[in-house]
Amino acid sequence: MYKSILMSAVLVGLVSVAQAQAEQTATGHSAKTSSLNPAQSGEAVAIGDLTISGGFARATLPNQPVGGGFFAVTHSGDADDRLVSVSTEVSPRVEIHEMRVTETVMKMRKLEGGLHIPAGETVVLEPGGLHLMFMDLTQPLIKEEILPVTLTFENAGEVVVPLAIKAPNARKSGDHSTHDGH
Ligand SMILES: [Cu+2]
Repeated sequence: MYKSILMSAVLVGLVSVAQAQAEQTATGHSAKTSSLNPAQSGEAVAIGDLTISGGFARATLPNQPVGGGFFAVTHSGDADDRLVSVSTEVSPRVEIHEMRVTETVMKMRKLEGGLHIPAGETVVLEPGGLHLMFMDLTQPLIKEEILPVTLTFENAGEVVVPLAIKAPNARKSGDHSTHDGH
């Protein structure tokens, strides 16, 4: 009796390992990112009066639950706009965060109601400031790959921006440094 239970446990164990391997092979870690067009990295994308440039994300470790994304939005029109939502296949929920110093502690705060983009100005999302936060990542963000992110603006509409995945401590899209500049 004891032996047969043990044997089934071993078999179940083997099956789940085999299943996990099959799933890993089938989906691959990079199924939702791509390395096909590295030339696109950081390339500016325009929609209406908005230009989104310098887009990048920081690479994550396996099982790291969240990741950060950054870019600049330049608004050349004369009516304010608002980034109302962000989506990507590697995260079920993307939040727009800001960093605030409260009583000497840096804290992240979710921007409710989106990010205001004033007419004629450039809003910059960068490490230590405003940023996208990819919650509950379903796969690690791999350096050198491209993460497509869909931005939805109240007036300008929807645009897909390729974020170049850089080192975990990258400060900007052209940053290849591995020094910790945080
Ligand atoms: Cu955050």
